[in-house]
Amino acid sequence: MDMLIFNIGALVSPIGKTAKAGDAQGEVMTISNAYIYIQDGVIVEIGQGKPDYKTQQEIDAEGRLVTPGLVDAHTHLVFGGWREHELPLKLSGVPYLDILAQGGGILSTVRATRKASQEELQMKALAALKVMLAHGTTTCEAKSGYGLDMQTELKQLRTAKELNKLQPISIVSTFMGAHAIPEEYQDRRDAYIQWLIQEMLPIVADKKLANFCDVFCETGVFSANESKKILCAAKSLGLGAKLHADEITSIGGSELAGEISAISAEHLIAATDEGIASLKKGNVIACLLPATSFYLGKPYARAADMIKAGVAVCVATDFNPGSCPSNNLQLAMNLACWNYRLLPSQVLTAVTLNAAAAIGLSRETGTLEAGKRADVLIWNCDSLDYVFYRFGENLVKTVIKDGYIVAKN
Ligand code: IZC
Ligand code: ZN
Repeated sequence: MDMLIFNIGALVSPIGKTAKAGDAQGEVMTISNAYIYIQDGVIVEIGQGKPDYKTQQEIDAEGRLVTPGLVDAHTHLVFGGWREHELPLKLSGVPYLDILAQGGGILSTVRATRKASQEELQMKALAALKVMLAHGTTTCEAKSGYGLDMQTELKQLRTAKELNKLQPISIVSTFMGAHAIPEEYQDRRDAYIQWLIQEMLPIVADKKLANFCDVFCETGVFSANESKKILCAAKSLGLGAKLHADEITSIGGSELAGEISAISAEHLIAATDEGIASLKKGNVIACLLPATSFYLGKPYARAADMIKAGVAVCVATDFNPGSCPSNNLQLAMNLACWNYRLLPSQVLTAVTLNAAAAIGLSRETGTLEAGKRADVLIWNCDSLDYVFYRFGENLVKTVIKDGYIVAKN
């Protein structure tokens, strides 16, 4: 099966197989009047004009913008229920961590996820994936962490694995049993951490149900020391380390991420200069989640300072039922541009190549280059600036995944 996309007004893509930091974050390739030739789901050639190959499928891009498919490197995709009942609490100013401390928040989603069948979870996540795909997401990460017991964590991870086969978006799983201390362990946190390390993690690794392990390192959740114990155990089992760090308070999360060379540290709203220096030292990707800042009414992470310090910045949605009930990566891109004051080219790298690197896939996807998967977006406009100039509307026209058209708007 081969395909030719021609008459591309502007083909814009970062280039390479590893995350881009510093000035390189904003350096993207732009080709006018371009074509992409695809064979068996892989990009074979990119050039200018129109080659006279006989191809099975030809797509006239009619002068439009074409970019790589978007990669959403941070989602809590599989969960039961929603949390709209928290809306009045949030509006009256009750902080996110107080709702959690009172047994709501994450723990409320844990109760709903434990009750849901695998089929129910699958149907619900499938609906979300359909929306994500239509908005241009062709690869995403999915965290567990709404089970906090063996049965439900496995149910979430198996659901993600099944969803990977059922629909076009490639899904990479992250085990997040350290998302909160479950109610039944409230007075025995050490016992829960022991159980995670000795019982749960080896099974996740053995059954190959996740590529990464993530910990919510936050005041009242897991301390930096506890996070280190869990992530070191995960690393020794072959899982990559990720960390929810400095989302609300700075308790050493980004410092730890650097120390253990985590693949990424997420949120980083409250990151200090020392934390940023540590990320740089450990070659950690900063995975920033601007839609969460918006939804929690929190400051925006110091993206420009991170780029200046030479840290590779990724932008993702954080799709979850509590702090970001949106899976629209275009919205996160827009918020990143206007609130981090990043240029469109820097944000494009953040949601493609750097995002792919944050989930270990930058050799396969995240750029438009020969040898990479044909994950391609045709936009309903002719320049990258336009994508960031407009907001609140889906600007993707056609989504191509592994060389097939999978969504049309
Ligand atoms: O369900 O509240 N921050 N985890 C850490 C979340 C937000 C998801 C949630
Ligand atoms: Zn998260």
